[in-house]
Order: sequence, then C-alpha cells, then structure tokens
Amino acid sequence: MRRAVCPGSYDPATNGHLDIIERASFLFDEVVVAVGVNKSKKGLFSLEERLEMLREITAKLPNVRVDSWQGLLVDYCRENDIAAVAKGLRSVSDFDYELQMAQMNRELTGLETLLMANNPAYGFVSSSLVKEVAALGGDVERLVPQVVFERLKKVYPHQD
Ligand code: COD
Repeated sequence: MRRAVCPGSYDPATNGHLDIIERASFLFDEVVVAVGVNKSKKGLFSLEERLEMLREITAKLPNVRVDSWQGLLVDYCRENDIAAVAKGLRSVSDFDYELQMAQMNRELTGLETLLMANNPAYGFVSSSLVKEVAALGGDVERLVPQVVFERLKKVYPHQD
C-alpha cells in the first residue's frame, strides 16, 4: 500500500491544508494527517481539539485518517510503514525550509518528500495569520473549513 503523511501543527487547519490533504489523497492509497505534538509550544487549540476538527474536515475522504505524533517524523513514518511526506509549497521561503527538511529526512531513513505547488487561492493563508486576523476582529470565514470557523467564533465571539 502506498501511504503518505501530511504533517503539521494544524492550529487550526485551514483551506490551504485541506487542499493539500485532498490532493494527496488522490495520489496515495492512504494519507495520514498527523498533528505534531510540541510540548514547549502552547497552541490556540488543544491537541484533542485539532484532532477532532481534522476528523470532521476529512470525514468525506475515505482514505484519509488522522493521528498525532511526537519526536522525529522519520521514526513515526518507519513505525507506521509510511514511505512519503506530502506537503504544500506557498513561497520561496517555504521551499528553502522544506527542501532542507526533505533532504535531512531522506538522509536519516530514506523517507521521500513530495512538495506540491499550493493552490494560489490559498497562497497567503497560514494558521498563524488566520488566528491573528480572527483575534483582531477580521472575517476569516472564507479561509477555513466551517467547523474551524465555528470553533474560532467560540474563542473570538466578535467573528459573528
Ligand atoms: N497552502 C498549501 N500548503 C499549506 C498551506 C497553504 N496555505 N498552509 C500550510 N500548508 C502545508 C505546508 O506543507 C506545511 O508544511 C504544512 O501544511 C503544515 O503547516 P502547519 O503550519 O500546520 O505546520 P508547521 O509548519 O508548524 O509544522 C511543521 C512540522 C510539524 C510539519 C515540522 O516541524 C516537522 O515535520 N517536524 C517534525 C520533527 C522532525 O522530524 N524534525 C526534523 C526535521 S528534518
């Protein structure tokens, strides 16, 4: 089985993330959307909330499942028989960072990385900007899946 992982913080998931997950699901037999656990970084949403939202968002994609991991991504992939990482590229700065990680991961265990050109409609979208705009009262409804928008409204009620 050809299996790939779409790793990320997903704090929260955006339409940019969803676009990459959907496209990866057409290319691989199974896609694991994996939330990286970083104990030193406190997110807006808890790990459980991120997993819940991702499960709802990806429910329509039968070959996608949601999980979390801690530590090196290459170790998680080896333990779960995952041969490739699928990621989106938004910019040249994304590319520099992603290329370095891809090369390191390949050096460590031979894990391959597929970098997909992002959908230009979401080129400017990141979880951190979505949170900043939402916190300051801007409308982010078009940038995130509905379930994420509903959660953001609970955190920042002025989204209504
Ligand atoms: N359009 C397209 N793709 C997007 C968009 C968008 N608008 N926004 C995000 N993405 C994609 C990108 O591919 C991005 O890499 C991915 O989604 C995840 O994005 P975030 O913001 O949720 O997650 P990050 O960047 O905080 O997550 C970083 C990881 C956790 C993936 C990374 O740090 C990692 O792989 N860590 C593993 C630890 C490890 O093994 N370290 C050694 C590395 S060599």
